[in-house]
Amino acid sequence: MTNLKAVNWNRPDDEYTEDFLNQNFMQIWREHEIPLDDDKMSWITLSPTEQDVYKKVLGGLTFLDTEQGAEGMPLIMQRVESPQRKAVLGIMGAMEHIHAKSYSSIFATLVSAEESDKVFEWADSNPFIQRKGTIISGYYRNIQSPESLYMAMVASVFLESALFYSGFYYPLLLAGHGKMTASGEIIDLIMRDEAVHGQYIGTLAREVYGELSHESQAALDREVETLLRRLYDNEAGYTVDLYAPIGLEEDVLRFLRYNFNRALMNLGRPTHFPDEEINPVVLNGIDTSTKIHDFFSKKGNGYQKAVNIVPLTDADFCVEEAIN
Ligand code: MN3
Ligand code: MN3
Repeated sequence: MTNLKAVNWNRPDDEYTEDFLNQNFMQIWREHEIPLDDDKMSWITLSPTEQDVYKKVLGGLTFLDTEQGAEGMPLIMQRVESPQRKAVLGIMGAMEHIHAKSYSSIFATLVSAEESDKVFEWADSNPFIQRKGTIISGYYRNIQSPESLYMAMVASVFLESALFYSGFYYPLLLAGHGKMTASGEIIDLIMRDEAVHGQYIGTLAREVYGELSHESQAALDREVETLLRRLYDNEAGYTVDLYAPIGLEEDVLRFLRYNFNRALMNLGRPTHFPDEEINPVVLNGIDTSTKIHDFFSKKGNGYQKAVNIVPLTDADFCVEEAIN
Protein backbone atom coordinates (compact mmCIF):
# COMPACT_ATOMS: atom_id res chain seq x y z
CA MET A 1 0.00 0.00 0.00
CA THR A 2 1.17 3.48 -0.80
CA ASN A 3 1.56 6.09 1.91
CA LEU A 4 0.31 8.73 -0.46
CA LYS A 5 -3.16 10.07 0.24
CA ALA A 6 -5.43 11.70 -2.34
CA VAL A 7 -5.09 15.43 -1.75
CA ASN A 8 -8.17 16.89 -0.09
CA TRP A 9 -8.02 20.67 -0.37
CA ASN A 10 -11.29 20.96 1.53
CA ARG A 11 -9.43 19.95 4.69
CA PRO A 12 -6.34 22.17 5.00
CA ASP A 13 -3.16 20.34 6.06
CA ASP A 14 -2.08 23.53 7.82
CA GLU A 15 -2.92 27.22 8.06
CA TYR A 16 -0.63 28.58 5.37
CA THR A 17 -0.01 26.11 2.53
CA GLU A 18 -3.07 27.02 0.46
CA ASP A 19 -2.11 30.71 0.72
CA PHE A 20 1.35 29.86 -0.56
CA LEU A 21 -0.21 27.82 -3.37
CA ASN A 22 -2.31 30.80 -4.44
CA GLN A 23 0.61 33.16 -4.11
CA ASN A 24 2.82 30.96 -6.27
CA PHE A 25 0.14 30.67 -8.96
CA MET A 26 -0.41 34.42 -8.93
CA GLN A 27 3.28 35.03 -9.51
CA ILE A 28 3.67 32.65 -12.46
CA TRP A 29 5.39 34.35 -15.38
CA ARG A 30 7.31 33.45 -18.52
CA GLU A 31 10.50 34.97 -19.82
CA HIS A 32 9.00 36.09 -23.15
CA GLU A 33 6.66 38.46 -21.28
CA ILE A 34 9.68 40.75 -20.78
CA PRO A 35 10.92 42.76 -23.79
CA LEU A 36 14.58 41.76 -23.53
CA ASP A 37 15.51 43.38 -26.85
CA ASP A 38 15.38 46.70 -25.01
CA ASP A 39 18.71 45.78 -23.37
CA LYS A 40 20.68 45.52 -26.62
CA MET A 41 21.55 49.20 -26.72
CA SER A 42 22.58 49.16 -23.08
CA TRP A 43 24.69 46.02 -23.51
CA ILE A 44 27.01 47.61 -26.05
CA THR A 45 27.75 50.48 -23.67
CA LEU A 46 29.25 48.06 -21.11
CA SER A 47 32.99 47.48 -21.25
CA PRO A 48 34.21 44.00 -22.26
CA THR A 49 35.15 43.37 -18.60
CA GLU A 50 31.69 44.42 -17.40
CA GLN A 51 30.07 42.22 -20.02
CA ASP A 52 32.23 39.31 -18.91
CA VAL A 53 31.20 39.73 -15.27
CA TYR A 54 27.55 40.07 -16.24
CA LYS A 55 27.62 36.87 -18.29
CA LYS A 56 29.35 34.92 -15.53
CA VAL A 57 26.89 36.23 -12.94
CA LEU A 58 24.03 34.89 -15.06
CA GLY A 59 25.88 31.60 -15.60
CA GLY A 60 26.23 31.13 -11.84
CA LEU A 61 22.58 31.99 -11.29
CA THR A 62 21.56 29.49 -13.97
CA PHE A 63 23.42 26.80 -12.06
CA LEU A 64 21.57 27.58 -8.81
CA ASP A 65 18.14 27.54 -10.45
CA THR A 66 18.98 24.32 -12.24
CA GLU A 67 19.95 22.74 -8.92
CA GLN A 68 16.75 23.91 -7.23
CA GLY A 69 14.54 22.71 -10.07
CA ALA A 70 16.30 19.41 -10.66
CA GLU A 71 17.04 18.40 -7.05
CA GLY A 72 16.11 20.88 -4.35
CA MET A 73 12.35 21.09 -4.79
CA PRO A 74 11.65 17.53 -6.02
CA LEU A 75 13.82 15.77 -3.41
CA ILE A 76 12.40 17.78 -0.51
CA MET A 77 8.92 17.30 -1.97
CA GLN A 78 9.32 13.53 -1.88
CA ARG A 79 10.14 13.60 1.82
CA VAL A 80 7.35 15.93 2.88
CA GLU A 81 4.24 13.96 3.80
CA SER A 82 1.40 16.42 3.27
CA PRO A 83 0.06 16.13 -0.30
CA GLN A 84 -0.86 19.82 -0.23
CA ARG A 85 2.71 20.77 0.63
CA LYS A 86 3.93 18.52 -2.15
CA ALA A 87 1.77 20.53 -4.55
CA VAL A 88 3.31 23.84 -3.48
CA LEU A 89 6.85 22.45 -3.69
CA GLY A 90 6.07 21.04 -7.15
CA ILE A 91 4.88 24.40 -8.42
CA MET A 92 7.92 26.15 -6.95
CA GLY A 93 10.10 23.54 -8.67
CA ALA A 94 8.42 24.32 -12.00
CA MET A 95 9.22 28.02 -11.53
CA GLU A 96 12.88 27.18 -10.91
CA HIS A 97 12.99 25.75 -14.43
CA ILE A 98 11.47 28.95 -15.81
CA HIS A 99 14.05 30.99 -13.90
CA ALA A 100 16.86 28.85 -15.30
CA LYS A 101 15.48 29.20 -18.82
CA SER A 102 15.09 32.96 -18.57
CA TYR A 103 18.87 33.43 -18.27
CA SER A 104 19.26 31.57 -21.57
CA SER A 105 16.81 34.03 -23.10
CA ILE A 106 18.95 36.92 -21.89
CA PHE A 107 22.01 35.27 -23.43
CA ALA A 108 20.16 34.65 -26.68
CA THR A 109 19.28 38.34 -26.85
CA LEU A 110 22.74 39.69 -26.09
CA VAL A 111 25.40 37.29 -27.33
CA SER A 112 26.04 34.60 -29.93
CA ALA A 113 25.29 30.94 -29.22
CA GLU A 114 29.04 30.26 -29.15
CA GLU A 115 29.60 33.00 -26.61
CA SER A 116 26.84 31.70 -24.38
CA ASP A 117 28.23 28.13 -24.70
CA LYS A 118 31.45 29.49 -23.22
CA VAL A 119 29.59 30.87 -20.22
CA PHE A 120 28.03 27.47 -19.55
CA GLU A 121 31.43 25.79 -19.92
CA TRP A 122 32.79 28.30 -17.42
CA ALA A 123 29.96 27.68 -14.93
CA ASP A 124 30.19 23.91 -15.25
CA SER A 125 33.90 23.95 -14.49
CA ASN A 126 34.13 26.81 -11.98
CA PRO A 127 35.44 25.29 -8.72
CA PHE A 128 33.37 27.60 -6.46
CA ILE A 129 30.14 26.84 -8.30
CA GLN A 130 30.86 23.14 -8.36
CA ARG A 131 31.69 23.15 -4.66
CA LYS A 132 28.48 24.86 -3.62
CA GLY A 133 26.58 22.41 -5.84
CA THR A 134 28.29 19.47 -4.17
CA ILE A 135 27.62 20.76 -0.65
CA ILE A 136 23.94 21.59 -1.25
CA SER A 137 23.22 18.52 -3.34
CA GLY A 138 24.75 16.35 -0.62
CA TYR A 139 22.01 17.49 1.75
CA TYR A 140 19.23 17.06 -0.82
CA ARG A 141 20.29 13.52 -1.71
CA ASN A 142 20.68 12.38 1.86
CA ILE A 143 17.25 12.88 3.41
CA GLN A 144 16.65 9.88 5.68
CA SER A 145 15.39 11.30 8.95
CA PRO A 146 13.68 14.42 10.32
CA GLU A 147 17.16 15.76 11.16
CA SER A 148 18.47 15.31 7.62
CA LEU A 149 15.20 16.67 6.20
CA TYR A 150 15.73 19.76 8.34
CA MET A 151 19.28 20.20 7.09
CA ALA A 152 18.15 19.82 3.46
CA MET A 153 15.60 22.59 4.08
CA VAL A 154 18.29 24.75 5.69
CA ALA A 155 20.55 24.20 2.68
CA SER A 156 17.65 25.17 0.42
CA VAL A 157 16.97 28.39 2.35
CA PHE A 158 20.66 29.31 2.30
CA LEU A 159 20.62 28.84 -1.46
CA GLU A 160 17.33 30.69 -2.00
CA SER A 161 17.82 33.56 0.40
CA ALA A 162 21.61 34.04 0.43
CA LEU A 163 23.63 32.39 -2.36
CA PHE A 164 21.51 33.89 -5.13
CA TYR A 165 22.31 37.41 -3.96
CA SER A 166 25.99 37.41 -4.84
CA GLY A 167 24.71 37.05 -8.42
CA PHE A 168 21.71 39.38 -8.13
CA TYR A 169 23.96 42.21 -6.98
CA TYR A 170 25.30 43.20 -10.38
CA PRO A 171 22.03 43.19 -12.36
CA LEU A 172 20.43 45.13 -9.48
CA LEU A 173 23.23 47.67 -9.47
CA LEU A 174 23.10 48.19 -13.23
CA ALA A 175 19.29 48.38 -13.32
CA GLY A 176 19.43 50.88 -10.45
CA HIS A 177 21.55 53.04 -12.73
CA GLY A 178 19.17 52.61 -15.65
CA LYS A 179 21.24 49.96 -17.44
CA MET A 180 20.09 46.48 -18.55
CA THR A 181 16.65 47.22 -17.12
CA ALA A 182 14.73 44.51 -19.01
CA SER A 183 17.07 41.81 -17.71
CA GLY A 184 16.75 43.58 -14.39
CA GLU A 185 13.02 43.03 -14.54
CA ILE A 186 13.59 39.29 -15.02
CA ILE A 187 15.81 39.40 -11.94
CA ASP A 188 13.03 41.22 -10.05
CA LEU A 189 10.54 38.50 -10.94
CA ILE A 190 12.98 35.79 -9.93
CA MET A 191 13.80 37.55 -6.65
CA ARG A 192 10.14 37.84 -5.82
CA ASP A 193 9.74 34.09 -6.36
CA GLU A 194 12.86 33.24 -4.36
CA ALA A 195 11.58 35.36 -1.49
CA VAL A 196 8.42 33.24 -1.33
CA HIS A 197 10.40 30.01 -1.72
CA GLY A 198 12.75 30.93 1.11
CA GLN A 199 9.80 31.81 3.31
CA TYR A 200 7.83 28.67 2.60
CA ILE A 201 10.70 26.24 3.05
CA GLY A 202 11.86 28.25 6.06
CA THR A 203 8.40 27.81 7.57
CA LEU A 204 8.42 24.06 6.93
CA ALA A 205 11.93 23.84 8.40
CA ARG A 206 10.86 25.59 11.61
CA GLU A 207 8.07 23.06 12.00
CA VAL A 208 10.39 20.07 11.54
CA TYR A 209 12.85 21.61 14.01
CA GLY A 210 10.11 22.30 16.55
CA GLU A 211 9.19 18.62 16.72
CA LEU A 212 12.72 17.46 17.57
CA SER A 213 14.25 16.80 20.99
CA HIS A 214 16.42 19.48 22.60
CA GLU A 215 19.40 17.23 22.06
CA SER A 216 18.74 16.93 18.33
CA GLN A 217 18.10 20.66 18.11
CA ALA A 218 21.42 21.45 19.76
CA ALA A 219 23.25 19.13 17.36
CA LEU A 220 21.47 20.75 14.41
CA ASP A 221 22.31 24.25 15.67
CA ARG A 222 25.98 23.32 15.40
CA GLU A 223 25.48 21.77 11.98
CA VAL A 224 23.71 24.88 10.70
CA GLU A 225 26.65 27.03 11.91
CA THR A 226 29.10 24.73 10.14
CA LEU A 227 27.09 24.75 6.91
CA LEU A 228 26.77 28.53 7.03
CA ARG A 229 30.52 28.88 7.43
CA ARG A 230 31.28 26.46 4.58
CA LEU A 231 28.83 28.11 2.21
CA TYR A 232 29.87 31.63 3.17
CA ASP A 233 33.59 30.92 2.77
CA ASN A 234 33.01 29.36 -0.62
CA GLU A 235 30.70 32.16 -1.73
CA ALA A 236 33.19 34.77 -0.55
CA GLY A 237 35.85 33.13 -2.72
CA TYR A 238 33.44 33.09 -5.65
CA THR A 239 32.52 36.72 -5.08
CA VAL A 240 36.10 37.95 -5.01
CA ASP A 241 36.97 35.88 -8.08
CA LEU A 242 33.97 37.19 -9.99
CA TYR A 243 33.85 40.84 -8.95
CA ALA A 244 37.48 41.84 -8.42
CA PRO A 245 37.92 42.72 -12.13
CA ILE A 246 35.36 45.53 -11.67
CA GLY A 247 36.32 46.38 -8.09
CA LEU A 248 32.96 45.51 -6.53
CA GLU A 249 33.99 42.55 -4.38
CA GLU A 250 33.80 44.32 -0.99
CA ASP A 251 30.33 45.74 -1.75
CA VAL A 252 29.06 42.35 -2.85
CA LEU A 253 30.52 40.63 0.24
CA ARG A 254 28.61 43.03 2.48
CA PHE A 255 25.44 42.33 0.52
CA LEU A 256 26.09 38.60 0.78
CA ARG A 257 26.42 38.77 4.58
CA TYR A 258 23.26 40.84 4.75
CA ASN A 259 21.41 38.14 2.85
CA PHE A 260 22.84 35.30 4.94
CA ASN A 261 21.29 37.11 7.89
CA ARG A 262 17.98 37.23 6.02
CA ALA A 263 18.21 33.50 5.31
CA LEU A 264 18.73 32.86 9.02
CA MET A 265 15.66 34.96 9.80
CA ASN A 266 13.64 32.82 7.38
CA LEU A 267 14.72 29.85 9.46
CA GLY A 268 13.72 31.60 12.69
CA ARG A 269 17.35 31.84 13.76
CA PRO A 270 19.36 34.76 15.14
CA THR A 271 21.48 36.64 12.63
CA HIS A 272 25.15 35.76 12.33
CA PHE A 273 26.85 38.80 10.81
CA PRO A 274 26.88 42.35 12.19
CA ASP A 275 24.82 45.01 10.42
CA GLU A 276 26.72 46.76 7.65
CA GLU A 277 25.92 49.50 5.21
CA ILE A 278 24.65 48.21 1.87
CA ASN A 279 24.82 50.19 -1.36
CA PRO A 280 21.41 51.96 -1.28
CA VAL A 281 20.91 51.48 -5.02
CA VAL A 282 21.10 47.71 -4.59
CA LEU A 283 19.11 47.71 -1.36
CA ASN A 284 16.43 49.68 -3.13
CA GLY A 285 16.54 47.08 -5.90
CA ILE A 286 15.64 44.19 -3.63
CA ASP A 287 12.78 46.16 -2.16
CA THR A 288 10.28 45.17 -4.83
CA SER A 289 7.61 47.29 -3.16
CA THR A 290 9.29 50.38 -4.59
CA LYS A 291 8.65 49.14 -8.11
CA ILE A 292 5.25 47.61 -7.75
CA HIS A 293 2.75 49.25 -5.46
CA ASP A 294 1.94 46.11 -3.52
CA PHE A 295 4.33 43.19 -3.42
CA PHE A 296 1.48 40.72 -3.54
CA SER A 297 -0.99 42.45 -5.78
CA LYS A 298 0.77 42.35 -9.14
CA LYS A 299 2.43 39.81 -11.32
CA GLY A 300 5.05 42.16 -12.68
CA ASN A 301 5.42 45.80 -13.48
CA GLY A 302 2.24 46.93 -15.16
CA TYR A 303 0.51 43.57 -14.88
CA GLN A 304 -2.24 43.61 -12.29
CA LYS A 305 -4.13 40.60 -11.03
CA ALA A 306 -6.73 39.83 -8.39
CA VAL A 307 -5.22 39.36 -4.98
CA ASN A 308 -5.34 36.96 -2.15
CA ILE A 309 -3.09 38.61 0.38
CA VAL A 310 -0.91 36.16 2.26
CA PRO A 311 -0.34 37.04 5.90
CA LEU A 312 3.44 36.92 5.68
CA THR A 313 5.22 38.39 8.64
CA ASP A 314 8.81 37.33 8.13
CA ALA A 315 11.59 39.86 7.92
CA ASP A 316 12.26 38.69 4.37
CA PHE A 317 9.97 41.39 3.09
CA CYS A 318 10.72 44.04 5.68
CA VAL A 319 13.45 45.65 3.66
CA GLU A 320 12.28 49.13 4.57
CA GLU A 321 13.10 48.49 8.20
CA ALA A 322 16.60 47.56 7.22
CA ILE A 323 17.00 50.80 5.32
CA ASN A 324 15.86 52.97 8.20
MN1 MN3 B 1 14.72 30.14 -8.74
MN1 MN3 C 1 13.71 29.15 -5.59
